Amino acid sequence: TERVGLYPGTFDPVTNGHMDVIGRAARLLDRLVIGVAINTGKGPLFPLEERVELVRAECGPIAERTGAVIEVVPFEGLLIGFAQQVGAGMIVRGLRAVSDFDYEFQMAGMNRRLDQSIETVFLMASETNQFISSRFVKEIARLGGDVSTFVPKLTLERTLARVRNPAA
Ligand code: COD
Repeated sequence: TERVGLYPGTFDPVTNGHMDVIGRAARLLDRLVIGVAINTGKGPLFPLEERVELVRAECGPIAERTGAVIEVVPFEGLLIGFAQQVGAGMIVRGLRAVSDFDYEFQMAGMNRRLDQSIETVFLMASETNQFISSRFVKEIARLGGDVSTFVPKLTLERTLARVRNPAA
């Protein structure tokens, strides 16, 4: 049977932390669906289409390296419903410092109550990528700091373009 996982997130924008988790998940799975949340609540810097495009572009080499099928799909509404829809047996989440734990723990618990058959699995990024967050990448870039070691290449270009001209 095919091992299918869903890695959901906002990816505003995708970072080397996300990429690290994706690489690890891809090695455990036959098919990894990356769900990009519409999530207007967070007031994203990048429109949904561009967040999807960037994750898709950056994942090409990982799919090639691991042999996993990686699909990048936008989603709206309930996460567990989307997991069921794509046939995912596991939800992949990343854990950073203790700060993530409370939120992630609650979310996993609630999702388990909604569907007992879908397991939430937590993966840690490497030490270099542990601390990276989309939020700080955006803040540092806006303030003129160097984010080149925090995001993959195409995403870096697009992030710099966006902070220079947010309306574009
Ligand atoms: N190292 C390790 N993990 C990392 C790193 C890093 N450097 N950076 C990010 N991550 C992990 C995050 O911890 C998270 O697990 C994942 O990568 C994605 O991160 P983000 O920030 O892009 O995405 P989130 O956390 O904003 O995504 C939240 C969802 C969109 C998944 C959530 O809001 C959701 O499920 N929404 C749908 C509505 C729903 O079902 N709600 C009920 C949930 S119980």
